[in-house]
Amino acid sequence: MRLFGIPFSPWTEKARWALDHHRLDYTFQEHGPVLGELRLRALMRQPTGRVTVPVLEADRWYKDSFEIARHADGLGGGPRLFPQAHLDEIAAWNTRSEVALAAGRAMFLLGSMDQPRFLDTVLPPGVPAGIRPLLRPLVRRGMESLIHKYKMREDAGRHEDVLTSALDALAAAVSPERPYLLGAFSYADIAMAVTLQGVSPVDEAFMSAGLGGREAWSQPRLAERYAGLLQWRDALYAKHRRPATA
Ligand SMILES: N[C@@H](CCC(=O)N[C@@H](CS)C(=O)NCC(=O)O)C(=O)O
Repeated sequence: MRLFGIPFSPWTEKARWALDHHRLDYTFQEHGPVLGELRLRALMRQPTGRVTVPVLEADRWYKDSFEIARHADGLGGGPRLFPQAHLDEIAAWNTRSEVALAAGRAMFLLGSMDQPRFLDTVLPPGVPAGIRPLLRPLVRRGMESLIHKYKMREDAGRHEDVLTSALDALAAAVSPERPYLLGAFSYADIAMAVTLQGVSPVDEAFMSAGLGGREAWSQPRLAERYAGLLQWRDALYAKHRRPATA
């Protein structure tokens, strides 16, 4: 199997965590903007319509993290991530996760557009420091195309409320005494754990922080408000996620 994804994207992480949980064998292909999308469209024979990653090439193309995780769960021999009795609840937590992730991504991109330091850090390492400021309009244009693709300006101003209401729902459902959303480790925990990536990134032994580094992806105000959830997320990773370097 071949997984196409972005190493620091929480959506890719959802798929990878499920595949790794079941110790399935797959190769990882890093997805890049523009050319990556053209290549994927050609491979998937999908000239039109929205293409996102992760995408898994297996007996067929699985085009969504949730679908990929369900496929992994059907193949793998590890403890089930989608127990039959909880399918509806898992789907509901995943919907919350998708909404929260989209809101977090919008906050991040809209907030980074006018941060020259961020714009200068996203270029590849070979670009000389003196040239970086000149390329800011190009970086902004790339970010603008994502803002447009995911319609982030339509809900501008609401993103933080959307993210915090998902995190409040999570905070009401887990605690040190009740570490799993559904009584035992499931995909619901994975889906919600990754929503904290844009509040304070997880230890980079598990996944890289992303363009701009940890600082760009941290929101100290929210990290303080959800300190308990960050502890929950870190404990979940320590217990259920293999380090990426393993
Ligand atoms: N519902 C999809 C959403 C995936 C998604 O939004 N992927 C983004 C991750 S940032 C993506 O592909 N971004 C790169 C692009 O749009 O070119 C899933 O769960 O797989």
